[in-house]
Amino acid sequence: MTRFLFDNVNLACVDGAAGYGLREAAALLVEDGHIAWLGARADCPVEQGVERQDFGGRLLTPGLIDCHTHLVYAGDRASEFEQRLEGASYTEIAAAGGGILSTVTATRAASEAELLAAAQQRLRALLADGVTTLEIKSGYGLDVDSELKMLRVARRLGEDFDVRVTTTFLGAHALPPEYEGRADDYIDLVCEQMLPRAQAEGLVDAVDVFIESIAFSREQGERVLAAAQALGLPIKAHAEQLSDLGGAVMAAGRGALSVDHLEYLEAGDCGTLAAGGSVAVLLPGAFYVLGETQLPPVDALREHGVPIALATDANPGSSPIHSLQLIMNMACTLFRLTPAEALRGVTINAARALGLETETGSLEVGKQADLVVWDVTEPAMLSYRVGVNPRLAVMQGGEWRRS
Ligand code: DI6
Ligand code: FE
Repeated sequence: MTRFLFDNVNLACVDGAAGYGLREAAALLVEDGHIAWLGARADCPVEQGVERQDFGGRLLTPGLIDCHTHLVYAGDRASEFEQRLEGASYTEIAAAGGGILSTVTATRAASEAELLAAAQQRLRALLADGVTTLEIKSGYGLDVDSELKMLRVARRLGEDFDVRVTTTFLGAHALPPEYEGRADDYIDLVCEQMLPRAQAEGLVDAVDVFIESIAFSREQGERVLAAAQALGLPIKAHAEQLSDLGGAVMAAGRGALSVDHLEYLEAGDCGTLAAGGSVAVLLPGAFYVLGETQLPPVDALREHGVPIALATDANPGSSPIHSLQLIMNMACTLFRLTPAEALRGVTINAARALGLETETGSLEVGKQADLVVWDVTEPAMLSYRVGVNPRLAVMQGGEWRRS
């Protein structure tokens, strides 16, 4: 299909500095995979004969973007969910060799085909929610071969499904057991072998680190990010999820695309995020699942104009959640974001968190036609309800989605 006109739609363009960028009784023309025109129906320049559909005033938004997932892994951690409900904490389980490391054991043992099959089911759930772009991290391999295996599976998902996948190397996610007591040696391995190999094989779009008491120090994280930047790769950080180690300030100071989690970020540090141009990626699913009470400094992020993105953090431990619509609701109910902020968080600001904001994430002429038609008329409906999926149709790069 080369041209298609969405006629009689309410557009949530998310194109300005704030708000929905709502245009009611509008039309939008797709040509050669891109948005070629949008505006009031009455001004539509399109001649008769172009393929078109009248959507009766339904809502049209950019395709949703899940900018932080750990979608590729083997096994599950339902038993740890049970242990936590019997009183053990996430940190205690991790310290006892469970947590991330139990998923590492399962992931190392799995074949590429097994990892692919397991991730497909999870990916289908995200696609059903209206996701057209998602980021997938490595970080459950923690040796050269297993990290490359995870990243290859992530790339393969992007080839097999109608979705844009970006890959993030997270070799510094946890210390593998064979490096117990030798964290700096493991960081050497990450910087000198894993990352260069993954990069040489074209498997890395960005590099992330987990800076936390149960993972790596700020200094170790900075070594990884410096190695990434030396290879010309964009950087990110998991920071201030369970304590304040200064990881977000360090990563933002190096110009990180995003800093993620941030519950323990000091309000006074938000200016550094703004200065670094980093997006704050909030992950209310992990906050919810772990029963956390420390809230991220949302007011200070707003005051400093830090763009806020939202993501599922889909992973087997802290966020076994595969619905970005649910995350929008959680961001509103738990973190007091407005529904407009929630929509921006899974569209334009999520695109920024991946460095894709010139290509996707808003309805603007020239951007890729990654679009979702919803069976609602008002954008607040997407954050307000839980358990009803109003996704009607998805277009990915100008093509109706097949899978
Ligand atoms: N923070 C998270 O929320 C995930 N990784 C991370 O650094 C959790 C990963 C897991 O528990 O398996
Ligand atoms: Fe994460």
